[in-house]
Amino acid sequence: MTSSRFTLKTIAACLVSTGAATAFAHVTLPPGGATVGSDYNAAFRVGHACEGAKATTGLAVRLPKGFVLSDAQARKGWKLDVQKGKGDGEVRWVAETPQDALPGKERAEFVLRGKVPGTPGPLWFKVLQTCDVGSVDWAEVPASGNSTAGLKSPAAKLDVVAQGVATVDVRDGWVRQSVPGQSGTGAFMKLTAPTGTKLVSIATPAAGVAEVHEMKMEGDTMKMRELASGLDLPAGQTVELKPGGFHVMMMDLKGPLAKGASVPMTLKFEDAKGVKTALDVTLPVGAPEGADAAGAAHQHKH
Ligand SMILES: [Cu+2]
Repeated sequence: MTSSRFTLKTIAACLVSTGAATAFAHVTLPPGGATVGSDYNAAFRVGHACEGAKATTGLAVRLPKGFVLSDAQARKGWKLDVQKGKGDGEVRWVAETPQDALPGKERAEFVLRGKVPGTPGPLWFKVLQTCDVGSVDWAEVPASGNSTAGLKSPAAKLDVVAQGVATVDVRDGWVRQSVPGQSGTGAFMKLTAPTGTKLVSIATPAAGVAEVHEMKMEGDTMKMRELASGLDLPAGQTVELKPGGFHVMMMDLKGPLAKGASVPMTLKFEDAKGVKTALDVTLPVGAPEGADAAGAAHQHKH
C-alpha cells in the first residue's frame, strides 16, 4: 500500500462516466482512453441502421485535427476510400451491393489506426452513417466539457490522456455507506482497460488502508482475501467489482460514510510491461438501485 513506488503523480483526467444506456444507439468508440502520442486502434461500433432504415450502406469518418492516420481495415464487400489530408482527412467504407450492406440488427466494427495527438483532451471523430434510406451525421460536439449527455447525434469521442494517467474506463462506481464506529466498507465499479492492465493498489483519504479483495466460497463459508498481485484487467473486457465478488476493501475508515457523500480515490495500475499509471475518481456513497441485493451480508473480518 505504499504510494511511493509510484513516481507518476500527474493525474489530470477523470474517465468516470455514467449512463452507458445509449452506447449502442450511437456510433461509438470502445470505452477507455488513449495515451498522448500513442498508436490507437479506433474501432467504430455500429449497432443499428438509421431511423426507419433496414441497413447501413456506408460509413465516413472525418479524422480530427492532430490524429495521424496510418491505415484503415478493409471490409469484405465494401469499398474502402482513404483521404489522408492535413486535419481534414477522411476514411470511407461503402457497401458494394445492397447484399453487402450491414443489416440493422447486426453490430459491426469499422477499424482504422493512427497516432493520437501529443496533448491531452477529448478527440472527436465525426461519422456520417449512410443507410438504404436516409443518413445520420454523428457530428455533435458539446459546447463545453466533454460529456455527450443530452446530444442527439454525438460524434464519437476518444479521451486522450497525459502520460501516467490510466486509459481505463471506470463506470457505475459506488461506496457502501457506513455507520459511526464501523471500521471497514467496500467500493465497487466496472473497469474496462482498452489495452489490458492490472489494478494493483488503491489510495483514498477516507480510509487508512484500501486493498483489492476477492470473495470466494471455501467449503460453505464465504471468505475473502487480498489479491496480492493485483486484479487482472484483460484488454477490452469489462471487469466488475461487486458485492460478493471482487471489491475494493476500505479499512480503518476515517469517519462514517453517509449516503450522498462522495469518496475520492486513486486507482493505480501496472501493465505487463511494467508501465505504471493512475486515475483519480470520485465515487458516490450509497448503492445504486438494484445493485446491492447480496450486499447487506457483506461482513468484513480480518
Ligand atoms: Cu474485503
